[in-house]
Amino acid sequence: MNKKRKLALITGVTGQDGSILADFLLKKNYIVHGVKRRSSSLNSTVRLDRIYQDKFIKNKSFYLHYGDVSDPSFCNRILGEVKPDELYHLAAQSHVAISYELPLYTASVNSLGTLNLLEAIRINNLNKKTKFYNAATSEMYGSLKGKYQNELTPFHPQSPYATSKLFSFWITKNYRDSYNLFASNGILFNHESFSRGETFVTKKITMFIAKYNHYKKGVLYLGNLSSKRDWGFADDYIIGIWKILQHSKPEDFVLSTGKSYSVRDFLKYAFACINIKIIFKGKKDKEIGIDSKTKKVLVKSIPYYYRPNEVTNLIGNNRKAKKVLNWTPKIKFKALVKLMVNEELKNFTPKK
Ligand code: NAP
Ligand code: F7E
Repeated sequence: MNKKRKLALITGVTGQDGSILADFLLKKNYIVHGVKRRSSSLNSTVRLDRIYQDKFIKNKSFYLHYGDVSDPSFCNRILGEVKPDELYHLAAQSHVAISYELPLYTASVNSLGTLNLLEAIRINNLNKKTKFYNAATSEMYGSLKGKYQNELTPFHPQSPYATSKLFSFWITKNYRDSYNLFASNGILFNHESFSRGETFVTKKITMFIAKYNHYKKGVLYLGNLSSKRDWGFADDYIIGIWKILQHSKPEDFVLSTGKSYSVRDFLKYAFACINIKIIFKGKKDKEIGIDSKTKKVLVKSIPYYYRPNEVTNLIGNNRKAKKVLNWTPKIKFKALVKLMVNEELKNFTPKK
C-alpha cells in the first residue's frame, strides 16, 4: 500500500537554507510548498532552478506561492489552503549588520512574521496537524561568556536582529506551552555553503578569491577580522532541522560544530586554496592582509564594515542534538572553506 506523502510548507524557500531544505525534502518524497516574495527580477528564485517545476504540470511535487510573512491575511490563507504536516519557518531579514539600518522592518518581519504563522495555525485549527519549526539563532546569546553556549545558556541579544529573533523564539515556546502545539526552535550557529547570500562574510571572501584567482588584482574590504564564529556546513544543518521535527516531542535544540574560528582564519585557509600565503599586519580597522610572496595588499579592514555592537565569539555545545536526535555535523571548518572556495572557482565566469 502507498504511504501518504507528507506535505511541507517552507517560508524563506528562496534563501540558502530554504532552497537546500526543499531539495532535501523532495528527495524524501515530500510534497513541498514554498513561499516566495514578489520581486522585480526572476533572479530571486535562482537557488531553486534545479528543482523548479512549471506551473502547468499536473500532480507536481514542488509548488511556489507568492506571499510575505509580515502579512497576517496571507499567513492565514496559505495555512488554510496547504494544511501542511510540517511548517518550516525560515523567512527573515537575516543580516545582522543590516538590522541596525532597518530595525523596525527587521522586527516586523522576524518577530511578527513568526507570530502571524503561529496564529494562522491556531485560527485554522491545525494545532494537532501542523508541526512548526522556528529558525532561531546563536546571535540571541550575544558574545560568549563561559566556555560555550547550549540550550540552558541565558540570552543576551546584541543587535536588532538578535532581539527580533528572541521574540520569535519565546513566542514559539509560548504557543507550544499554551496551545499544545508541536512547535520547536532550532538555535542554529552559523552555517554556510555556496548558496550563502553574497554579503555574508564567508561568501564575500570565497567570491573574492575566485575573482582574484582570475584577474590577479583587487582588494577585499572587510570589517572585524578578529571576530570568531562556530561555522558549519549548511547541508549538515538542514538534516538537523528536519530531525527536530521528526522527534517524538517538541523541544529546542542547539545545532553547532563546537569549534570557533576567526574571520582571519577563514581568510588564511581560503587564500591557501589558491596557493597564496596571506600574512596580517596592523590592528583592528587598520589591519591588512598581504600576499607573502608578491607583497600585494589583498585585504583591508575598514570601519565601514564594523557593527555598532560586535558579537566577538560564539561556540555552541551540540550535546543535546547529538544524544537526542543522533545529529552530528560531518564537515569541519577547513573542509568547509575548501569546499566553498572550490565551488566558487568551478562556477566563476569572467566578465566579457
Ligand atoms: P537567507 O538566505 O537570508 O534567506 C532568507 C529567506 O527569507 C529568503 O528566502 C527571503 O526571501 C525570505 N524572506 C525575507 N523576508 C521575508 C518576508 N517578509 N516574507 C517572506 N519571505 C521573506 O537566510 P538563511 O541563511 O537561509 O537562513 C534561514 C533562516 O535561519 C533565517 O530565519 C535566519 O535568520 C536563520 N538563521 C540562519 C543562520 C545561518 O547561519 N544561515 C543561523 C541561524 C539562524 P528573498 O529571497 O526574497 O530575500
Ligand atoms: O558575519 C564579521 C562580522 O554577516 C560573521 C546570519 O546567518 O549567522 C549569520 O550572522 C562575522 C561577524 O554572519 C565582514 O562582523 C567581518 O562577526 O557572515 P556574517 P553573522 O553576523 O554571524 C547568524 C548565526 C545568523 O543568525 C544570521 O542570520 O564576520 N565580518 N567583515 C563581516 N561580516 C560581513 N557580513 N561582512 C564583512 O565585510
